[in-house]
Amino acid sequence: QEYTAIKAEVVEWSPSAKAVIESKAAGRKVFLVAATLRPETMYGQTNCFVGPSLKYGIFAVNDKEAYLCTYRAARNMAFQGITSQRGEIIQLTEIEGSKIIGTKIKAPFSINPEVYVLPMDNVLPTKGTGVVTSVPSDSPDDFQTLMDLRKKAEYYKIDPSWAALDPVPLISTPAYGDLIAPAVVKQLKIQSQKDTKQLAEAKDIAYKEGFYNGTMLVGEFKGQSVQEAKPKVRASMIEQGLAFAYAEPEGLVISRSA
Ligand code: ZZB
Repeated sequence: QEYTAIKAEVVEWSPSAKAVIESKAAGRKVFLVAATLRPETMYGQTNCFVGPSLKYGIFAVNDKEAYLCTYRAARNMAFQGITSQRGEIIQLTEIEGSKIIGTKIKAPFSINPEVYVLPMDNVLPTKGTGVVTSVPSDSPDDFQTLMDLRKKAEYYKIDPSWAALDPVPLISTPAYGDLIAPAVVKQLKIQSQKDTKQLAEAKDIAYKEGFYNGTMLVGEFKGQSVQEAKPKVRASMIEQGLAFAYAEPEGLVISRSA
């Protein structure tokens, strides 16, 4: 699985993250790294998700930069030549997801240039980097989680202002209009992020609809089809140093038993 890894620079740590990280980064810029299959949707990032009970690390990339992601992702990156010493993992510190919530980050290419880190129950530790950038206009999981957080801000221990940015119309399709994810969530009568089965179906519909029938409403490739724009947005982000290619070595176990 070839992902685009998005580099979201930390603007201001949450107080609990600050306490853990202060001094550990040794002057390096720290980036939350989110793996996405939809680089063309980065214009519509409204927040970022971490799993509150997951463990993250901050890993040195070189003398100037460090990445926040799961240990598993850092190891993959080390073997993909992303860090300065191939195969070497330099962990500066460890931090629990719950402590990162409320951190303010830069969201590259987004119409909303700064967004907050919020909790999501369904973040898988075994996929991508464990950091998920949120595009509620086009991702049903992101939209439903954002709605849950707004409804129960106190329960999720967030400041309501962190979840205040609305979905941004990015992609238009004939069947679902300008906001695919809210439309599909409504169609399938999804009520909460706990409706994981319906959300998986919604994701499938939204992927296909966006990819095959979508037209870009914003950005450098406005007016082009999603199929055309996707590789161009990705190349542009990588060229500007805001993203890099990240591959998931899936199927290692499968190929062993095959
Ligand atoms: C932004 C985005 C915008 C995404 C969209 C999707 C959509 P897949 O197909 O199952 O591999 N993701 C990445 N890592 C994780 C994780 N550890 N746990 C849970 N979700 C994760 O899913 C890949 C997508 O799942 C990624 O692409 C990321 O969200 C999320 F408009 O990034 B995406 C219809 C989907 N639309």
